[in-house]
Amino acid sequence: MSIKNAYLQQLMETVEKRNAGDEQFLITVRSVLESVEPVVEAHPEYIEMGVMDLFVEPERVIKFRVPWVDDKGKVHVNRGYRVQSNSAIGPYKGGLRLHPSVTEDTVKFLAFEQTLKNSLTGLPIGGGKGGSDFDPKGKSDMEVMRFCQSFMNELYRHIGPDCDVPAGDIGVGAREIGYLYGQYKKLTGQYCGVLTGKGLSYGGSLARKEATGYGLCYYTEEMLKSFGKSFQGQTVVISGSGNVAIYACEKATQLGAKVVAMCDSNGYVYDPDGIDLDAVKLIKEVRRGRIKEYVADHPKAEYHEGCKGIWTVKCDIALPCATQNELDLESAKALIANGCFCVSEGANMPCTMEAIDAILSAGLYFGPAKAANAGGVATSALEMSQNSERLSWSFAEVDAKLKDIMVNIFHNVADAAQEYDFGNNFEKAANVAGFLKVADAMLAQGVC
Ligand code: NDP
Ligand code: 2IT
Repeated sequence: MSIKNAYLQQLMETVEKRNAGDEQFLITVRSVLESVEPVVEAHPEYIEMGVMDLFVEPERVIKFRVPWVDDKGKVHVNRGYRVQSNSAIGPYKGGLRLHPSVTEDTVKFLAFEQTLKNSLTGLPIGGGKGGSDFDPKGKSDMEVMRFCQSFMNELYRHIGPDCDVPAGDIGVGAREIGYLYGQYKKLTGQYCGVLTGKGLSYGGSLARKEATGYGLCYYTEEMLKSFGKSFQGQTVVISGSGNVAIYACEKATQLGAKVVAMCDSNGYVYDPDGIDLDAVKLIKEVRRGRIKEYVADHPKAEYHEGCKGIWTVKCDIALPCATQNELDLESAKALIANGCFCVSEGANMPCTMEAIDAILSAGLYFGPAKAANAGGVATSALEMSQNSERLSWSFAEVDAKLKDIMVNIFHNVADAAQEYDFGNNFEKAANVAGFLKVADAMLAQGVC
């Protein structure tokens, strides 16, 4: 597949020159430009008014140093980022990732994806993403706190409840959001909805913690329903054992599936009786331990070193919920050979482009990340609404809204697939459905 439109081809060359070496960003931009080609050809004004040129250039890339002192008094310096990709339809919105692999490329590609994802939610939120190459693993609470405070010492001047609202992502959960929020409040004197994923005692929303995983299952269930299937009685494999994976496991199980494998970056556990999620929560959420600890009190379960092996476990439905590029062509082939009929992405870009091609060619049902995992950010937007009106909604109310949003996203994507003749390529359809609203808003707001 390649870009055929001459203008978009030229634009891609410019993006390649400007972002040389930013591999993930380039893959993402190329894939989106390929998808939106028919839309752009039907709307020459997008090219004439520079919408395409503006769209591929983040509005702002902020990069800063983050010095902090460990428990032994040693000074460390990490690098922090916030990429504010697009504010056409609302304030920048997107998570913060703390992981040693984070580079400017990581944050730029995630912010670009986030713009389209946030548009798909139907809510007024633009796209942003941030993070640092700081590794919270093995750090004490005090070290994490000092890092978060230092990170916020710089970030606070670039964010605000009507400007840019960060949240969690890999390595950033309730603990980190709490420290970040405390420091923002100290620096600005403002008690406001500047971050989402906050604790329930200080402005957080019920169901935000569960939202990405639950939303993934609501989306997937609606997709399966449209093909006369459901989670009921299916065997499921879920990669990761963090926030998204845990709550995907919870909802898939509630919907009648049996989840038989989960992993972390070291290896995976296979439990033929079905994963005991309380045990996983205890290990990961309470003890901050490793998934291999699971087998100690689950004698029938097996632990295997290496997380990639998880895709060789036989299943009907695969939910990759760990990180980008975790499911490559070889893994896709293994899933297909084992009879898997559905792959739905909880993580951001977990399947490589080659894996997606193989999955689609084999006729599997595919839930693309920016649609299937949009429940987290959608519920973040619901948290922002609650903060603005200084009210808290019940779990049931938030959960019902989340479900509605996910069902709507599925149908909007399915409609776009039909309108643009994309067949089962819901990856392309999601790109188009997300893009249209952003492009129209950019057009209306002029060259800015
Ligand atoms: P967590 O930090 O809670 O969990 C991440 C999980 O993925 C852990 O099990 C972790 O294992 C594993 N993992 C991380 N990096 C790697 C790697 N390089 N190789 C293998 N395994 C890895 O993060 P979340 O659950 O919040 O995020 C998971 C994915 O979902 C990410 O892609 C994120 O961008 C996406 N996402 C998150 C949303 C949210 O609301 N939190 C919303 C939408 C998408 P280990 O502990 O060993 O590092
Ligand atoms: O990738 C994502 O959508 C997230 N990490 C959640 C972002 C948010 O603002 O809730």
